Amino acid sequence: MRGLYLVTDRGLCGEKPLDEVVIRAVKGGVAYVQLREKEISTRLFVEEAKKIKKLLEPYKVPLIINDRVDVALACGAEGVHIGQEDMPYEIVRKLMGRNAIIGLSVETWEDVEASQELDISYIGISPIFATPTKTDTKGTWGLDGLAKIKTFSRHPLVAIGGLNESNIKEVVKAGTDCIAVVSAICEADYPEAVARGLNDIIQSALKNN
Ligand code: TZP
Ligand code: MG
Repeated sequence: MRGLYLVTDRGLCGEKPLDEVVIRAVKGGVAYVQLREKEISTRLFVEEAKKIKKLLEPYKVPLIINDRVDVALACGAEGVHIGQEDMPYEIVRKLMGRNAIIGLSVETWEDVEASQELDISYIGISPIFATPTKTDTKGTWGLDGLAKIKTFSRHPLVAIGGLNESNIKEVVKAGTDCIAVVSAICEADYPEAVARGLNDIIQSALKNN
């Protein structure tokens, strides 16, 4: 895992269709897409996931489904992202198979320690900074927390929460492998240009790490 990671929020896309935001973001350099749906029906979630899976295929960008293993299996997604209250890792692995991408959010130091026992693909450092996009979090890691996790964890790190072009250089320097954003891309008038700008910063900061 390395680069720019888009987590979707259809509400924040406003007038722009979600699939269009996703494709523009991918054209701008997004390397992973996580479909995150908290409000829509299972039927619609599966339809949307199948559509986006097909759109991403020519770009070889993996699709990761938030929380829902059933939706991931239904659309043939490459992965699932789980939180601490979602289905346990071992069951997700069994259902998704050995090659699936499985990401796990860590919100406390205990979560980080426990994650080292699991063969997950990455840990989501949640959140780096406070963000209105998700408020039911346990606190913030900040750059220091991220740097501490970097020295300790055997897993690739995906930083998320309050990230945008003004701060991602520092976040990469603190040791993350991936930068995940929601509002920075979903709310943008020109998602492709914003993704390109973010990705340029990430790639040059990764090179200097
Ligand atoms: N998990 C931790 S913070 C967050 C999620 C899904 C939301 C991040 O949104 P934004 O708009 O990039 O701050
Ligand atoms: Mg979850």
